[in-house]
Amino acid sequence: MAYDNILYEVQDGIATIIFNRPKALNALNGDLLSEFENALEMIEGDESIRVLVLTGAGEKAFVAGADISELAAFDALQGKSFSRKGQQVIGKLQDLAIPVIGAINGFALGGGGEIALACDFVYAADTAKFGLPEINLGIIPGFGGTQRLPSVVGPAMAKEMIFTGKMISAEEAHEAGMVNRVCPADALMDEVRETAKTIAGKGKVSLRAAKQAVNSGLKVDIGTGCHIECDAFALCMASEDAKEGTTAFLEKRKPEFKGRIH
Ligand code: CO8
Repeated sequence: MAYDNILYEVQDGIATIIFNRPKALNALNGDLLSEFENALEMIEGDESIRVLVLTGAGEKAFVAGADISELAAFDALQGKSFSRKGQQVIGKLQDLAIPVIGAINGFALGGGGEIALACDFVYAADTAKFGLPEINLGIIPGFGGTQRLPSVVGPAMAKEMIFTGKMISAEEAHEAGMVNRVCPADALMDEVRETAKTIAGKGKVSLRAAKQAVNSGLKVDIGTGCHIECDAFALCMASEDAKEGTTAFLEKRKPEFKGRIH
């Protein structure tokens, strides 16, 4: 598939998707969503990719939400279908086996905020702004924001953000738990790449197991979660990577992970 609305590149096991409609502040139209979904499917099928980074083209926006010029013409059924499509694509992002880092370089509003919430974690430029401003358009978040935001910042903060539609700064988003690290805007990509590189050097089997254990554990009680962790731990112990990691420690050398189960 040729991409017109995103840029996609892979270097040293790190894939980067750049939302690329800077004139519309990278707003999500139907074509962009389809291209994003296609790129996620390619990444899922490519064993060489260890980490995914998401960011926006230009200096102003990560993604300023769904494309309002497209949305404005929807009837109820079209709205429902677009909402479902966005939820499915963002669900695919959240369920991706490899770690996903959001590099939030500017406005992350509406659907853009909802993508940020589905990343495993986010670094933000000090100039970034976060919000779910759909209420200002007479609608509500429709790409999972009413569900994911409360679980990240708590229901009261989420309701205030959704009811007022107000944006918060990167620093406020950091305090609220939406952002792991706030960086000077011109250092954002370097800091994200540094962390992506560190993660890409770990064993693929244990990275997958860790992500799956955390994500699955969040949906169940602690006892069930610990069973999930045991099974994921056992899978790691069956991997060549566990043999390599423990042997390398005892031999006082750096491990070379291959990402293979026996
Ligand atoms: N959609 C389409 N175009 C947009 C969007 C958008 N979301 N955001 C900005 N643009 C366009 C502007 O229209 C403008 O275009 P032009 O130059 O042709 O006039 C260009 O980008 C630059 O924007 P501004 O001139 O407005 O830039 P400012 O710096 O003055 O303001 C803001 C920046 C504050 C980000 C402002 O553009 C804004 O408020 N944008 C809209 C933000 C918003 O409301 N986002 C939520 C959208 S709704 C949504 O995401 C719902 C998701 C779930 C959908 C469910 C399915 C139905």
